Amino acid sequence: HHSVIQNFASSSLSVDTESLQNQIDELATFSDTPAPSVTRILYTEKDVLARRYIKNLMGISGLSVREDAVGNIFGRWDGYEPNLPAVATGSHIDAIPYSGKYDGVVGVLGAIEAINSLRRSGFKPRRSLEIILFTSEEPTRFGISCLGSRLLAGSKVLVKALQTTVDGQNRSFLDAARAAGYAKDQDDLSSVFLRKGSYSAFVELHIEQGPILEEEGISIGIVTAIAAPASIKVEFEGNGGHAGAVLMPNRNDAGLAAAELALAVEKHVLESGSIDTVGTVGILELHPGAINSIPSKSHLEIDTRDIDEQRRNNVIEKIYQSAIKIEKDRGVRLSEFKIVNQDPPALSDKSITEAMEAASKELNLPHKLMISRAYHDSLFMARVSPMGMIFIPCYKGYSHKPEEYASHQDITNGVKVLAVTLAKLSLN
Ligand code: HGY
Ligand code: MN
Ligand code: MN
Ligand code: MN
Repeated sequence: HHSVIQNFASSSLSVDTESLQNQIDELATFSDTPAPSVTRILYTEKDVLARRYIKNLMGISGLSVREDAVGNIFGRWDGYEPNLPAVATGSHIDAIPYSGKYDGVVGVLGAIEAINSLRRSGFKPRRSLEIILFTSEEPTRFGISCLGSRLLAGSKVLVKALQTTVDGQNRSFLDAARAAGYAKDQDDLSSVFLRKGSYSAFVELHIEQGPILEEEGISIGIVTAIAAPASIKVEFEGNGGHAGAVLMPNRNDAGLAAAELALAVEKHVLESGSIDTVGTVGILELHPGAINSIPSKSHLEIDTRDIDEQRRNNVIEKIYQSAIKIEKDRGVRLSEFKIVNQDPPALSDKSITEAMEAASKELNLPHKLMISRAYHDSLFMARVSPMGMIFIPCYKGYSHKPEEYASHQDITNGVKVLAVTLAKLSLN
């Protein structure tokens, strides 16, 4: 019966925007900071509540739900050829401190509503459709971005690192995972690795987290590539001392060393020769952190990215050279310079971006090809499956802050394009 390929009419799709918005608002209440901000950190009590909320919605949508050892959650709608590689979609629900309620969430709740709208239209999937809630996309707690999708993509390095990874309160990853009900009686997390050929396609719906779509009045962004992210941890040490009594020639101020390196990051990024190179120092801590005590230790974390991997790596090299020079010139000790991740960019699969373009045309939605400067779980899913991303506009491009906002109309458009894309990919 697989010869009966339904000519799926996208016009029959209806999205329940009202309940989707209510779900977005309800999910946002599982937060460690007051509304309108959202803070939801991996394996915390609020994260566990939010996971339960999503699993419940998946059940109501008739999906069969399973979780892996680190808490990646899968909701599956079996197709009439269930042994074929499935079509997957998904995103994350963890939220960095004081952020918004749409980042990641639109791609999880929107995926569930896309499945609901396909069911309501009478669509029958040939390839099964599977929604993935990635256990943690943000690096907040353990300093590792896209932890769940890196493991799904088979990162042996990460499995090993997680044996000894601890958070800022010295809580081990495995301990925190077990407190949330995962990683039971197993230290070896390679059970998370996806079997080869699990998926014929992976698609992620996400807010743009940039201003282009809104500025150009375009409803749908079709992502062609995801920029290459890198993060570096640096520590300087000095003798510290009394802020009044130690004369300047006798100081080796670890705080000023960090400040100089932060400005060097900006200099090397601006000198890269391209507007596509970016960098910032999002974490800068001084020890002991008393006004009248010369910092004896500084800890900074650098995030630098580019769509060109080599150009980004050149910036990393220059940042390292600057750290060495600062160590010498200021007589401080560069006690740590650790590249936490230095990932390659990912390219979207042509057959998937074409399906998205066709879906946007059928739905009469203005669309454009573009790159993603933010990273996503799609960056790692691209290593084990053909990948594609759908962007919707967000207010002034705001993200990672409480003012983050996407309109009902834009969310509805994104869910419809996702639904039609999933239907097309499921039938081919
Ligand atoms: O930082 C990022 O690019 C991702 O959105 N967390
Ligand atoms: Mn984010
Ligand atoms: Mn995100
Ligand atoms: Mn992201």
